[in-house]
Amino acid sequence: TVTTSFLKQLPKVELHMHIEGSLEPELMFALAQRNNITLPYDSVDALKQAYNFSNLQSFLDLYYQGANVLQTEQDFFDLAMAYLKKCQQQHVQHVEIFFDPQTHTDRGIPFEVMFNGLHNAFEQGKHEFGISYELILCFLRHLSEDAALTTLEQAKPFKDRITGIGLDSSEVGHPPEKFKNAFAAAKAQGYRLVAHAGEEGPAQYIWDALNLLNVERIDHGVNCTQDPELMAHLVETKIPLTVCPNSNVRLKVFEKMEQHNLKALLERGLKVTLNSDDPAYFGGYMLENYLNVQNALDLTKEQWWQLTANAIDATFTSNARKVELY
Ligand code: ES4
Ligand code: ZN
Repeated sequence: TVTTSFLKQLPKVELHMHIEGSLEPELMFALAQRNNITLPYDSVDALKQAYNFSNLQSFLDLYYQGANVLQTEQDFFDLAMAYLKKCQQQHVQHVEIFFDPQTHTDRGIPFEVMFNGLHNAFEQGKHEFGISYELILCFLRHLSEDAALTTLEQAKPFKDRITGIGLDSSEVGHPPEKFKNAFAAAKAQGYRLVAHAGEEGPAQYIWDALNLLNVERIDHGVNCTQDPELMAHLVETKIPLTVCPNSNVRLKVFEKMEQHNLKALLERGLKVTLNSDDPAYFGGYMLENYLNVQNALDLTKEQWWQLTANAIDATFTSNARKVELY
C-alpha cells in the first residue's frame, strides 16, 4: 500500500517549474516592502483570496503582476533559494527550471540582474543541498517571434549556463508555428528544446510542437487524448510529458483531480512525469501534488516508481548524474 511516508521519502525529480511561479505571497509582500512597491492587496490573506482561477489567462494576469516585485539580483536569489529549501524538505534531488526573461526585461530589469540572481542560488543549492539543476529559458508566446529572437540574442553571453529553450504563457491563439524560426535558431545554437502544448490548446499544437519546433519533451500535453494517433505516436517515440496535476485542477483543465487523466496516460504507456508548475499559486510543491494525486487516483507503488524513472530518463542531465539519481 502507498502511504504518505512512502510518498514523502521517494526521491523526486522536477522537470516543469516556473521560478516566477514559486513566489509565495509572504515573500511577495516582503519584496514589495523592500522595494517600496505598493501591491493592489491589503494583506497576504487578501492576495491568497484572489488565487481563485477560472482558466490559464486569469492565472497569468496575477502571475505577471506578482513578478513586478522582483527588482534586484538579491530578489531573484531569495526567490530561488526559497524554492530550493522546499526541494530539500521534499527530497527533490534534481530540478529543471523555467524562467521568463521577457517578464523582467520588458519592465526594465536587465537580463543579467535576473540571471545572476537565479544562477547564484542554484549553484549554492547544488553545493549546499546536493540538488542538481538545469535552467530552461522560456519565450512568452503571447509576444512576437521577433521579441523571442531578441531574447535569444540577450541570452548569448549566458549560453553556457542555459540548457534549454521552452515556450509558455497564453496558449490558445499562439500556436507553435508562430515560433518556428526562433526554435530553429535556438537549436542551431545547441539548446535542448521543450514547449508547453496541449494544456488548454488542441492536440494539433502537440503535433506542431513536435514537428515544427522539434521539441524533445512536451510540457503538459494532457489534451493528447483528443487524438488516438497522437497517443500512439507519443508511446512509440517515448516523448516525455511533464504533467502538472494541481495546476490542471486549479486552472480548470480538469474539474476535479478524480477526473485527471494522469493514471490513464501512464497505463497507456506514455512517458508521464509529475511536476508542480507554479507551486505558490496552485496549492503546493512536488509532495502536495503527489498526495493529491494519490488521494484521487490511488496509484500503485510500481506506478510511483514508474513516474520517478520516467522523470530521471527525461532529464537533460549527464548520464553520470542519471546513474546517481537511479
Ligand atoms: C504557466 Cl500553468 C502555465 N501555463 C503556461 N504558461 C505558464 N507560465 C507560467 N505558468
Ligand atoms: Zn508550465
